[in-house]
Amino acid sequence: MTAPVGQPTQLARIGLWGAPQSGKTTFLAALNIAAISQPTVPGSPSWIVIGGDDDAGAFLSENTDLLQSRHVFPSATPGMTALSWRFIGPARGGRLAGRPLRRGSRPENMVFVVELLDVAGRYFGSSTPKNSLPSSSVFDEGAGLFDGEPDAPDEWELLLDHLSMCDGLVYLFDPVREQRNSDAYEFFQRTLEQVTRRCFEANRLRGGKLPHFLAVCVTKFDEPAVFRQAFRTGVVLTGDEPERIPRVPDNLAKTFFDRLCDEGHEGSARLVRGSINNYFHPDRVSYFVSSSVGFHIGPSGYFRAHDFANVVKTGGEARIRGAIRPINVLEPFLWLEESTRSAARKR
Ligand SMILES: Nc1nc2c(ncn2[C@@H]2O[C@H](COP(=O)(O)OP(=O)(O)OP(=O)(O)O)[C@@H](O)[C@H]2O)c(=O)[nH]1
Ligand SMILES: [Mg+2]
Repeated sequence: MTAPVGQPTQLARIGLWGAPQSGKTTFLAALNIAAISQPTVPGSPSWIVIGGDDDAGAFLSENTDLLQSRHVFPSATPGMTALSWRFIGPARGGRLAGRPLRRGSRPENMVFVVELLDVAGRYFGSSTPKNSLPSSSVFDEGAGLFDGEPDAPDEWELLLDHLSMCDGLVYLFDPVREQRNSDAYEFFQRTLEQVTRRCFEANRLRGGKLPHFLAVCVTKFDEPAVFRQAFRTGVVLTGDEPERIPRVPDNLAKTFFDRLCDEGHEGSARLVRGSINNYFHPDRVSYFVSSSVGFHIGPSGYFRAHDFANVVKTGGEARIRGAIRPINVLEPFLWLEESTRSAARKR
């Protein structure tokens, strides 16, 4: 991947991790819309996301269309797709930051390239397939999928090599699936052990822990059950924008994750938390509460507590009700990029 001459480019290798149907592909599909819907606050940088190659560009445009115009979710990922994107924004902290431009001078770009693999969640699982329990959730997506071993061991090796070499990881924790299946740990620990082994063998561990930055994203915040639990936990604030969209601010996201872990069945989420604490440096972990589709905003033009579900199930298929308004989808990537860049500066 090369950038046009003269463009300061940072390569951020970012891994995406999450159980089957935790929303990985949708998260990536919503990136474009997340980028173009950033609030236009004067002085705050805005980003555009473009494909680093034809395949990644096609992924973005096809999936944006799927979500926004056809109101359906992407299909379950069958195998593994390598994607590369350029995030382009204004230069930060550079020579020209905060200073008016001289006449005729061009503002500088900040470009960072994200390379990741979108893989079927079953790749992260254990060798013993776990049967889904009967659903108690309104949204029963993914039940009945075979969550077993990937067919091609080479792909599993490729995924582990990729995750080991990444600078940052986006880990999607799906509270809906966890409530139903209690298997987050199963899809976390096996991969974690293998990645740690590779990092140890490559002498990449730092102080006995993984070198990666980790963005833990609690997904599907728009789901009524998830939203209500966040509300009961007291971590939901109303946004300043005219739509008054609720959010969990980043400094309270860990409190919500902790609550989900403490209240989870069978202790699986609690074990995930224990592993995060054990394997990653605490100052390299950040928490986000995210939704790829966001809340439904009806004709009133603002969030209404009795009618906010943006996903409906018709004939067994989950459909999106209206416009999507991603929440905390772009932010984990920006945090990872900024964190890896500042860590590289300190080295
Ligand atoms: N409510 C809600 N549901 C979501 C959201 N994102 C995904 N989903 C649901 O989760 C399902 C799975 O999403 P995917 O993005 O395919 O999940 P994945 O992790 O890529 O799944 P695999 O590729 O099978 O591992 C979708 O079909 C939706 O039903 C979200 O932001 N909100
Ligand atoms: Mg997928």
